[in-house]
Amino acid sequence: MTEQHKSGFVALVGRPNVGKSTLMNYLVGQKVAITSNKPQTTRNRISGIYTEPDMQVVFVDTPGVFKPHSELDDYMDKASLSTLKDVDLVLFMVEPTELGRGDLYIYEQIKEIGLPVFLVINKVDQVHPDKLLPLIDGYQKQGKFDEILPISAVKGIGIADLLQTLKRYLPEGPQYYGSDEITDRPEYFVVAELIREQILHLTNQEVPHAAAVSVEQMNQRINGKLQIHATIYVERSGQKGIILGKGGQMLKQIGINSRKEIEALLGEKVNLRLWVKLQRNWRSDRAFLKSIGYDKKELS
Ligand SMILES: Nc1nc2c(ncn2[C@@H]2O[C@H](COP(=O)(O)OP(=O)(O)OP(=O)(O)O)[C@@H](O)[C@H]2O)c(=O)[nH]1
Ligand SMILES: [Mg+2]
Repeated sequence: MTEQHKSGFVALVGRPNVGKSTLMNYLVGQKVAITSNKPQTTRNRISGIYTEPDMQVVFVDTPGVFKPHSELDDYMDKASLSTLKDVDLVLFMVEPTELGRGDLYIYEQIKEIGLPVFLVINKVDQVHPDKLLPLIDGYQKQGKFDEILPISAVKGIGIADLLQTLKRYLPEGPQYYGSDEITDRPEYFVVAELIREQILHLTNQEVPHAAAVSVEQMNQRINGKLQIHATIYVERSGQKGIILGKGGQMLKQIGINSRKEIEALLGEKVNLRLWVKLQRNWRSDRAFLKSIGYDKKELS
């Protein structure tokens, strides 16, 4: 007899910067979600699909949950917590320190749903192995977890164990996506994110958080090169100056770096043209947020 096929939806939830997107990319084996060392990198829910012959797991990466200060923040928190209603299991991700207020707030929301919860302790490459057991003892006092799994999403530690454990918990079910599909998001979404990732890497302070990217055109080929037009929106003229840089150097660098990533994703040559536009206080402008894909009404 052949083994049953298992499948399910698994949410990656936790505070900003704990490594949710890094883990999802590691699992899928490709960059589907952008990552950075700055908190609040991910803004939308995005799935990464892991397929093996007898299991398919749809990992749902979510924005880190934090105290909202703008309409955009509010959208991000809703995008995370509403995901809990649509999944079979939750990976609650934390850093290897005792659970703080932010973690406990998220845990309270997860607990209410009544799904299996794995506490995933990420970045264990940063702690001495002797510190791990006392840490796990502490977590067991702070919450009720079906499994506690130490991992490192960067080094790949504990991932095989995580997948094996998931297989035990997931229900019998069909393969929802084709074996070669890696995300539920269209290519233009990932392209816009790859541009935003470079802004996160190359600029500082409030600039990365005040920037949004929209891909306007991505369907024409000239001399065999895919023509991509995208606009970077910022909130203030000072931020526009920073994104442009002296003599346009910064924008040029953002373009060079993101083009490489986009070409790797699409597997073809690309001509990328970028514009920078001022959209005052867009993070609190509902109509604008909706127009660039941060629409609360679309969240189930
Ligand atoms: N040392 C170490 N760093 C890690 C590990 N996993 C992720 N990081 C780093 O942690 C930072 C945040 O990673 P992300 O994957 O962007 O975190 P996130 O939880 O998706 O963050 P938000 O999208 O802001 O909620 C990046 O600089 C990663 O390289 C790990 O296992 N070990
Ligand atoms: Mg993320």
